[in-house]
Amino acid sequence: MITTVTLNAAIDKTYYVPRFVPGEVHRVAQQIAEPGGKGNNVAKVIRLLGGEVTASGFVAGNNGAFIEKGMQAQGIHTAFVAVAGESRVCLNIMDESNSQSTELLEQGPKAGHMELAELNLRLGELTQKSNIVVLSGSLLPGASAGLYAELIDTIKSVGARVFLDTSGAALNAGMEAKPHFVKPNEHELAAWLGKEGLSETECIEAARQLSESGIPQVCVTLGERGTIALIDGAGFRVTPPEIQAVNTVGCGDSFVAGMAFSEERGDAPANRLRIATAAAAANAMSERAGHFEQDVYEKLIDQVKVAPL
Ligand code: TA6
Repeated sequence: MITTVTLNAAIDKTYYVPRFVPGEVHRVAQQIAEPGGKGNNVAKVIRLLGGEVTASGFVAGNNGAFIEKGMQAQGIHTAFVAVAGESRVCLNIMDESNSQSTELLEQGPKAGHMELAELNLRLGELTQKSNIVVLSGSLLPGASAGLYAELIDTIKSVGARVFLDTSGAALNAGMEAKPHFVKPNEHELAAWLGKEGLSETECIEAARQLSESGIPQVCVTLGERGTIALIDGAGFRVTPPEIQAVNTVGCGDSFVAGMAFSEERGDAPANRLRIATAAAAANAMSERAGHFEQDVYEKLIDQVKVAPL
């Protein structure tokens, strides 16, 4: 089984508007509400790929109940810890005239010491039944930047592999605890090095540095240019298929889902990258975040190019 952890779960709301102009009143042409937050999107896509998955983390209030029920309706086991307040709404405004998206992400509720201890306990139990635990997304407001590092230590001590997908101080501190997999994009990698931006050669060098520091899988995502990956010391360059993107929210989560699902069933690294990239591309072709159509995904797998670095 795979367990996902979303500390700051969300309702992902997408508003489609014919043309988005800041400062103007808009009539929403179409709206979609989905259980979301990065880890929950990962769980949804693992399920679509056919994997067995339990979603954990924190949920709060009526929004939390919507998230939990929505996950269960998609065939996902849930083991969330309840906190006071309301789970956040993450709003994505899609401009249909140019397919540009504008995201507004609420802060979300806080968790106290008792609730953090309960999550630790829950994760200890889930980890015993899991080969992989995926930690994704931002921390709750007020949480220590070292929280992911603490969770990684706990999960590793029980014996599961940890995937980490976050950003900023939480990513920097989390990488110190040597998770099994990280997926920084080029901007997150530059921030880790204290730089403004990185060339592709510098991205490769930074990925090697992380890999040599004890993180077995480093995937640097470059958006529509693909991915540079170092898996157990071997380097890969992944080129995605050319597609017509509808909504790119959740593509990174779909990539993580593909890597976790494919590794758990024992695929070789190049195949993992192929499945992850096809899942991400198929997500971009769906109106819903953290979702794809099966036939679209299957057609894309053979169009992904994976070459040695
Ligand atoms: O990756 C997209 C997304 O999962 C959205 O669905 C939205 O929930 C958001 O990320 C949350 O990101 P954060 O890093 O704040 O947890």
